[in-house]
Amino acid sequence: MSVAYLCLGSNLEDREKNLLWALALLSREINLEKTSSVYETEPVDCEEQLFFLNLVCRITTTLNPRELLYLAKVIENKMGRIPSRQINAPRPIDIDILFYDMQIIKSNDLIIPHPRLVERAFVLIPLSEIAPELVHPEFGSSVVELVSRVEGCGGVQKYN
Ligand code: PH2
Ligand code: MG
Ligand code: MG
Repeated sequence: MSVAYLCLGSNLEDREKNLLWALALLSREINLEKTSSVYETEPVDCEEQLFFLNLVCRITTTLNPRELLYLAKVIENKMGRIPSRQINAPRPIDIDILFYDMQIIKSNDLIIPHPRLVERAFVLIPLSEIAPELVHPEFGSSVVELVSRVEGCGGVQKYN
């Protein structure tokens, strides 16, 4: 079994329902071990959009990283995410792989750890709730240390 961390985000339609739906679909295929609270977060790198709801979760799985990515894409499609040419277009659901064990993967379509997680308060703050001591395999810093260095924490508030 491998341990992976995922970040889920929604900023279209019923955001909370979308997160719960995605968790339900994921849990048919992987073991959902722990889920953070839901956070309402200011959009980052996207113009004039609604605030997101985000959460992170820890899973265990026998799927390899590429199979896990495929599962994420299948669920995004099933939930009505429409491929868009606009970067970071509004979406009912986005499922990103943050970490997969301590693996470092750099291929065209899959980069693990997620390359932007260290600058994203909307990822690090929920992650610090469920995995404060987790160490980033490339930076050698714990999640708590990464949170202390990140900007924009004010744009991340607990939703429930
Ligand atoms: N996802 C992005 C870009 N910007 N901002 C917030 N607050 N939450 C997200 O999930 C998010 C984002 C790209 O996937
Ligand atoms: Mg994303
Ligand atoms: Mg994505």
